[in-house]
Amino acid sequence: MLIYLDGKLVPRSEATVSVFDHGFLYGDGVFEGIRVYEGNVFRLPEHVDRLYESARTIGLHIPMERAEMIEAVRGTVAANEKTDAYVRVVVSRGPGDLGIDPTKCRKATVVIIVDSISIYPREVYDYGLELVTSSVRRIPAESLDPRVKSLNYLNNILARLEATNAGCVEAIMLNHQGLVAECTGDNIFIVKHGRLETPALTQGALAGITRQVVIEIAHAVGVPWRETELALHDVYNADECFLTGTAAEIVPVVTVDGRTIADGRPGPLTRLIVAEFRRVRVVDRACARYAGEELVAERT
Ligand code: PXG
Repeated sequence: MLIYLDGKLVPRSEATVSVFDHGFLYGDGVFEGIRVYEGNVFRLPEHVDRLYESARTIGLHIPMERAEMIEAVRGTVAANEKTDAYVRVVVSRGPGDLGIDPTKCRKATVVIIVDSISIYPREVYDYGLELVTSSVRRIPAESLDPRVKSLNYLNNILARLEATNAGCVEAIMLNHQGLVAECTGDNIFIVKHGRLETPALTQGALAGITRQVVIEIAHAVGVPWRETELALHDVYNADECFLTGTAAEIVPVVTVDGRTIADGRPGPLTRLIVAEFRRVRVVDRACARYAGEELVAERT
């Protein structure tokens, strides 16, 4: 395995970062998780844009241009000879001293890891996931904008621990008003009367790339959708429910806090979205190839 570390490809055993790195000391940094499908890095420009936006918001300078980052990701994928993979891009504040002052960190650390990921057991894709609601609220935007994909996941990890204690692998997180924001590592959608609904980003959700793909699919297949406020009541009484995420892709949800969603089986619209998602992956790839790897993907 070859890891990209500050401009060089190094073997895994040599891919080490300083204990003074503020990513390690304070969770000070940003990251992305990206999929490679059949050799194509899926929605790479979108992921790189989100990485740079997150970095700007936390005042972190990434010491390379976006185009260089795109090339670095592609180069690391190619060097590892992987056609289907999960890519983790991490940019931390870099080595500094023991105080939190980020201005003492002279240069950000940039790491790209190409590996595989499988976060949920196979059965959940066929039979659906059981969710609980966590008592841990999503950090409000006044404190840390949830659109920032930061290295500090403690808020989500605390919620995930509750899920684990309840025998679940994922949990719903509410915002400060008690409305549904998202899950610990996935966005959430419901279907009600044939319409897709998902919490607006202002409700405290990460602007998920997979969420955006699902919205594009809804457009394309003519399914009405809206971003809105969702209470737990809406989720409990949904006709269908599913989660979206880069690692998870699209996962049907069949129970929430012990309430069975509709008949307790993945619904028809969820299955349609899953099928279209698989197709879109190929369309993106075909268009990326057509555009000479410039990734000008046609969104059908
Ligand atoms: N919300 C949160 C809080 C996330 O961390 C998503 C939504 C989905 O966004 P994308 O862009 O991936 O569709 C994420 C991303 C994990 C894991 O191991 C999950 C994420 C990132 C890293 C690790 O579960 N989720």
